[in-house]
Amino acid sequence: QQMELALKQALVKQEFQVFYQPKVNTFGTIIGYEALIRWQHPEFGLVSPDSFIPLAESTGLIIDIDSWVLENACQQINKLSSQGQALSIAVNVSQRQLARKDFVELVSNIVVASGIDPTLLELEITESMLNDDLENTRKKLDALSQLGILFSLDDFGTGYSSLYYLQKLPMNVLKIDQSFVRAFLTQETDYAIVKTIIAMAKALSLKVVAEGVEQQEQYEALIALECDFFQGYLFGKPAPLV
Ligand code: G
Ligand code: G
Ligand code: MN
Ligand code: NA
Repeated sequence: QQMELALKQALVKQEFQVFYQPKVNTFGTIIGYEALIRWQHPEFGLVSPDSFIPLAESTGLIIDIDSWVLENACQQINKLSSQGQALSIAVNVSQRQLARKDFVELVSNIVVASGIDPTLLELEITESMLNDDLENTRKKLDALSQLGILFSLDDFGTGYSSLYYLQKLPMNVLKIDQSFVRAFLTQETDYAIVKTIIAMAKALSLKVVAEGVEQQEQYEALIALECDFFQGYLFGKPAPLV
């Protein structure tokens, strides 16, 4: 209750911040960022999104929060572009936002108003959001794809990894969940899973991002498996973009 009230006021009180975590290519060059929200509350301290996103979803506050993050990300895309850096930014979409009838309008209004090149924006969807009404979701994603916006399937492998989603939805990128990357050099099963996801992504002409890369040996082994892009503490923690 107290948390809910605080969350309601957080936007007005400007307690949210967007951190950006770099994504790199096989040369270690930064090719883009993922936007990750942070809530700095005067009493509770730094509240993890894992604890307030579910509350924001259940109360509906997530709609305003996600719009705010998207606006922030578009501003950053513009800022980077003005510095001569055409880097893409990935933004996490919430289930509740995706389920809205006006999802396409919500996103396209912000994107058009910002004046960004839409191909520099990537929206991250997780498998767990895709359980019902796939046909409706497909229409929404198709409409935004038409504008040039890219889509990635986040946390891949942790939900019902249905290949049906990949067949039906306009996906561009697969993000291998960090739970597979964490021990893939020592666990044979994890290695097989990572290798297979990368091979499948290639076969489907999808780009593939490995998440949670923390060690140089992991990076090198992933490059050998022909993974395209890499994200993790080895390259940078989520931090404010200056
Ligand atoms: O940074 P990490 O602790 O940063 O994020 C934890 C979880 O919160 C992840 O699953 C991430 O996808 C989610 N998350 C982070 N930022 C946002 C956001 O802006 N919107 C939504 N919907 N989820 C987010
Ligand atoms: O669910 P999603 O993939 O959107 O969330 C990304 C989460 O992973 C964020 O909480 C982010 O802070 C965290 N993260 C990013 N890189 C690493 C890493 O190298 N190791 C660990 N343990 N967590 C990471
Ligand atoms: Mn993500
Ligand atoms: Na993930």
